[in-house]
Amino acid sequence: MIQRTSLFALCLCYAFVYTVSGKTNDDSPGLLLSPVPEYREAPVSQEDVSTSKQLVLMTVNEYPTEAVRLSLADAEFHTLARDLDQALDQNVHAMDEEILSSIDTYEKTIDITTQIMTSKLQYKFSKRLQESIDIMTKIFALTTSDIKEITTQLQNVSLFSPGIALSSIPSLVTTPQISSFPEHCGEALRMGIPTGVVTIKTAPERTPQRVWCDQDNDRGGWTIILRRQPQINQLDFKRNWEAYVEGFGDPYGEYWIGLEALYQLTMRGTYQLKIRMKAGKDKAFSTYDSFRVSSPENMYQLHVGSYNETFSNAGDAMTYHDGHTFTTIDADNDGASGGNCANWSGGGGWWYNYCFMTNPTGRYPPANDTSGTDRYMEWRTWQGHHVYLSHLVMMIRRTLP
Ligand SMILES: [Ca+2]
Repeated sequence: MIQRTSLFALCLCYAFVYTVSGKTNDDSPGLLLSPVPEYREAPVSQEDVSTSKQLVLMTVNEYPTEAVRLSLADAEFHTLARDLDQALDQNVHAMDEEILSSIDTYEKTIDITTQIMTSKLQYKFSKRLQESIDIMTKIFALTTSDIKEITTQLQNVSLFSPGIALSSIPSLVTTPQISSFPEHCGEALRMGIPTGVVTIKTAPERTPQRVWCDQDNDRGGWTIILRRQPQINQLDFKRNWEAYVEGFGDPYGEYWIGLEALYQLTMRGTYQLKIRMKAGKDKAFSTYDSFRVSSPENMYQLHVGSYNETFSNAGDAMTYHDGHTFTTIDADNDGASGGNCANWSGGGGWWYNYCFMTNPTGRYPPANDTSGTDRYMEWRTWQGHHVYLSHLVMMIRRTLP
């Protein structure tokens, strides 16, 4: 705006000078309506506009013709100024449009670039995250599946080799073909492994399995084959043939070692059987000096005998079951022709006759049912019929060879 004003002032002054000086001596007709007046030098100062205006007024008063010429020039300058103004406005507007368009383009470009970078970073991040999750999952799986096994092996290793260097333990732990798995708890006892959960290998081709070893009772060496006891979550013993063959439960609580393990163990040596039981505060036990389980082809037939009266005070409830094959809810091999003793006796698998004198896999505890039934965990030669036991442990020990 300042530039425009200065330009206008300059033009005005120039016009005045032009009008007053150059053109006044020109004889051309043009707009001159009267004789050209005598030339007089105008006291123009380009810096002092007010002086110029006064001079113009003065001149106009003295020279009416010049006033017309000045008016025309003034109008011409106004037009010129307006045109310039319009042109400038148009240019400025065009430049504004161009700048705004450029800014818009840059913004879009930045947006697109940011989106691309974000998606690339997200992809990389999610990939890394997935990798981390995979690793954590593997570690967690290792931890949950192997921690007990590792703990047991460390316990075993540290016990039979008390002076073993700590650095050599991992190599032993990570070697699954460890040759030192005891076959049974008697062997574990000779290795120096105390009472607790021990991993044994009942046969060279068998998968190692965990059992509870009782190394304190009667000189120790007892492998627990069945445990019943009160616990937060009672183990369900109503299971099929396959489950009874493989075994189930946790050796820290209620569990069944499995018929195949019993067959493998007892075919390799002579075993004795001991049953310890409780009915409330009362305790009792029975001992048999001969215990063996036949092959799966013979439905794991029971061979129990030599009831040891000297080492028993609960009576002989097992001889009634001697010679009987194993029965489960889905495999009726019992001595009852009219039905399945497993179904009648609470659902557990057992060497049922018709049906039992003891029912170690029977229901426990009896849920709101005190009526006389044949479904509960009983040892009838001690507590009589329909009196359920609170605890029962069956364990075997190798005597020969
Ligand atoms: Ca039957």
